[in-house]
Amino acid sequence: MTQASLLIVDDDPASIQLLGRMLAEQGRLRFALSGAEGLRLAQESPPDLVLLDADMPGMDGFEVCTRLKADPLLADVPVIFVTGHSDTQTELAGLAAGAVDCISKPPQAPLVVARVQTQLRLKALTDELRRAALTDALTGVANRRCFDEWLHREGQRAWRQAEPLSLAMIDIDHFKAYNDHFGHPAGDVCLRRVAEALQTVVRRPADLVARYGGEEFALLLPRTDAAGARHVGEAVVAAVQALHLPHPASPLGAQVSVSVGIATVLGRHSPGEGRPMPSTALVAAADQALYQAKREGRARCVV
Ligand code: GH3
Ligand code: MG
Ligand code: MG
Ligand code: MG
Repeated sequence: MTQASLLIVDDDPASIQLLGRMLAEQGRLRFALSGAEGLRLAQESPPDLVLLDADMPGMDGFEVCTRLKADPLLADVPVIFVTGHSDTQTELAGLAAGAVDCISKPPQAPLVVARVQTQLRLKALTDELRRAALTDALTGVANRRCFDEWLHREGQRAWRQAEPLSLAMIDIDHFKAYNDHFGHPAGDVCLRRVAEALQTVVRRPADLVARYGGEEFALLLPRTDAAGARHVGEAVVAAVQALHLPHPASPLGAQVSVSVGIATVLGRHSPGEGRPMPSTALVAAADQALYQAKREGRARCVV
């Protein structure tokens, strides 16, 4: 298991030192002496847990917590409030701002360690559940749910920032015949190999490889115009060909191949112009191109 990352935010250096010593064994520690600095460090690299002083000049703990919870990339990071006020109101306000727990000052080492360990255990579990919920179990690439989320987000972003967004739909040719010939377990192995090939083609962190369903995959390519997407689509066809997976039952030839259909949406050109293209329209357009690739003989890419 990788080391947990903890962020301790407190305007009092003595408090930071005390908590730092208590938690030295619990993971990699980072420290911030103000709310703003804590927020910056969290945004720079999301921690697994934040220990947050409630009372700080400038941005106090409640505001830091509220901002963390409003950031989609940080909303799942558990926050434990550390406060000198052991009254119910302060504790309630912390929980209302999104904290999971509250520790009163002066902190008691065994209690702090126990509470931190509980939250780190829960965080690891949440991360694993999230990963599993978004991953296709057979191939290990993103699943349909993940694809839908990304498509929605990237569609909006492309529109806002006036950038192109391309989608490639990929379908294995004559895959029913493959299953009929070799059996479903071999078909599953073939799906895994094709997914691996797609991952070797798509290397930018912003790109997504997903299993759309059955023997269909989708590549979402942000900031990629039609020419760039054609490049990727042709590389996909070539990469699957290069696997040299035997497919004696294919009417096309002796090997597994894929057909690729690509569609591109261009972001808006001037402020206030129209509305974003619905993501369903992008999928439909890529599907159209895919059908054309099938009609024109398969094992090819159509833009
Ligand atoms: P085309 O070239 O027109 O795409 O023909 P095709 O045979 O690939 O298309 P069709 O849609 O008729 O068949 C898709 C096949 O994919 C049928 C189904 O059994 C197989 N399939 C879908 N999901 C899985 C899976 O998870 N594992 C295996 N082994 N096969 C799958
Ligand atoms: Mg303070
Ligand atoms: Mg299909
Ligand atoms: Mg097919």
